[in-house]
Amino acid sequence: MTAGIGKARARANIALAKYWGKSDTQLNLPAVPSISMTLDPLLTETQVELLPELRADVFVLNGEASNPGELTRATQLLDCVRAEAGVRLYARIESRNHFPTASGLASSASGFAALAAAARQACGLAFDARKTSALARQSSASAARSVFGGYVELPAGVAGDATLAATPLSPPEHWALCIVVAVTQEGRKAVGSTDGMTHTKLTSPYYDAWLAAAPKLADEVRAGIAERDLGRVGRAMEQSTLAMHACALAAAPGLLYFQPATLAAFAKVRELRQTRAAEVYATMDAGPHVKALCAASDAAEVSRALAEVPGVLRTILAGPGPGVELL
Ligand code: 2P0
Repeated sequence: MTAGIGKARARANIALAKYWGKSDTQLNLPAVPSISMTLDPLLTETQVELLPELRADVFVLNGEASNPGELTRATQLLDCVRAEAGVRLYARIESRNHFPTASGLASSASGFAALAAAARQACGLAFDARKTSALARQSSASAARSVFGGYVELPAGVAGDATLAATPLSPPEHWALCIVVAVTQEGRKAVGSTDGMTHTKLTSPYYDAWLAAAPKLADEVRAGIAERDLGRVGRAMEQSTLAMHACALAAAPGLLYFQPATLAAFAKVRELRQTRAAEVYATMDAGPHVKALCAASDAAEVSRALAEVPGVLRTILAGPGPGVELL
């Protein structure tokens, strides 16, 4: 470790029990608990270097200057770390996503988890997974989960609790599951998660029903992981994603993240299950891709079947991966 430099690697995650909605917008606290699997090989590597000659932070993302919104979010995170460490220098941030080309997968979870760890190291703070997770969570709640490997829970936040962090449930080697991502569209989604959640909370008549249902579904997913019971996890996972989307669909105007290929891939997952070709379940985030969950031993068969669905551009296979690593 060199003074003034921090370097870290973190991976994306997929929520098996979904987070949607905030209990405190200022502190970025989720209104419901969520449970995820941290994914190999979808990773981000980030370096933070404190430089006396800088008059502002600089953020280079995938070799290009980041847009102003991304820079603002990175600077807000750095400001928290600088305040804790008593550091006054600005930083040059270089971040690279090692995701399969144009996968269309969100990178904010791995990105902010890696940035939080690298920024703390650059400012001379000792590694502390809980503090790193709480810091990442302020930038993006799903990023709190990527600080830990394997199966991870982010509890719901009580308004005003600035210290909320994720907690690890089981390490990657606990259970050899696989996520098969059916990529259905290139490019960015129309409505980002943060705006989508706010809009849903303000206008969806189903929001309170979602808040009531989500903790019970998280309980089921947590128990299913502990027992390595794929059916228990999978049934609750499908209900969680469909309840989240139902809530967002009922907003005014409704948020529709699905494309025709999304529903076709979802139907294929249910067909594979009903015909007993594979025990597989599906989940969708704030975008059109379908993520199928199955045993690692079924992943090749599930990938082949999903790749044949019209509108599915390609598939990506990911298993449970480790948490944030300092480099
Ligand atoms: C999740 N998503 O649990 C849910 C399911 C998308 C759908 O967490 O506002 O980027 O930055 O806290 O974490 C994506 O939202 O939102 C997300 P902010 P984030 O994975």
